[in-house]
Amino acid sequence: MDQPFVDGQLSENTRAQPLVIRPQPLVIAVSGMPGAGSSTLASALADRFGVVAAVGDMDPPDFAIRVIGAQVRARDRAAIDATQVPLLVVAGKSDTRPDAERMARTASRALGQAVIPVSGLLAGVRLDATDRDILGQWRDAGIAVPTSAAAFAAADEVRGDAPQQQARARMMALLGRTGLVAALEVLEASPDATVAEVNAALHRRSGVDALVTPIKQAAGAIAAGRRVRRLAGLRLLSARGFDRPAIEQRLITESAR
Ligand SMILES: Nc1nc2c(ncn2[C@@H]2O[C@H](COP(=O)(O)OP(=O)(O)OP(=O)(O)O)[C@@H](O)[C@H]2O)c(=O)[nH]1
Ligand SMILES: [Mg+2]
Repeated sequence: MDQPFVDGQLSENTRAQPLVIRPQPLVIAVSGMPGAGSSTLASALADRFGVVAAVGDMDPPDFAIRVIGAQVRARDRAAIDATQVPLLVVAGKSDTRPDAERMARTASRALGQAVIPVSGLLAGVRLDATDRDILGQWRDAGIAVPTSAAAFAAADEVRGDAPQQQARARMMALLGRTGLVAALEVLEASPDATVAEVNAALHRRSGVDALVTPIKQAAGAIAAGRRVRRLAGLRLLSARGFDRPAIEQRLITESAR
């Protein structure tokens, strides 16, 4: 059986059989209503877990993630119902919703399946050393983070200071307000925190790690889906006459696995 993986580790293939298909990275299709945060979550998943994750047309996926907003919409339900592979529902942009947990529970009851609050933005954060220095300066200066990104960049204390305004706008875009406040809290509690530690704290806060266990639990269904698609592909090749004896031998071997 194929061993899908979600942590970037290829499991070693110890079988000596020549026809074994090697483990492939997990392929995850992410979808959601426009603006739900699908693209941001897909790139965070690819970055964090080494999976192939994308929005829109792609090879047949192993697994699907539906990103919902504050509520479940009819189009979300339709998309979930039409999905043929194991699927997990994510309540996106959780960093923007103080009651994200409660909303996810409400959506979970409405759908009759698990809904996991995740911030794709914080899951994919990759601050660099320069960002870390800027955050350190802001922590030292005790700056307050207003609710809006525009207000932060246009605050009186940075009036006429274009580089500072840009730094503020950039950090708000990278982290969002919740992420920025969280990053400053990390530096407040641990003044020597490295940029890797700040990134890790934001990743933990994103909730994305809660996706790993349910995806791993779907490994059996994922392997079965791969096998079905592989056999269908082989049958098609055989029907078209491509090296029929070899393909039929392979079908026999595969069917016995
Ligand atoms: N605060 C916050 N903003 C997010 C999050 N995910 C996405 N965004 C922002 O929301 C906007 C849309 O994000 P995308 O990831 O492009 O969303 P999408 O669903 O792919 O959007 P379309 O492809 O345009 O339909 C961007 O400005 C993102 O930075 C999140 O988890 N938290
Ligand atoms: Mg998109």
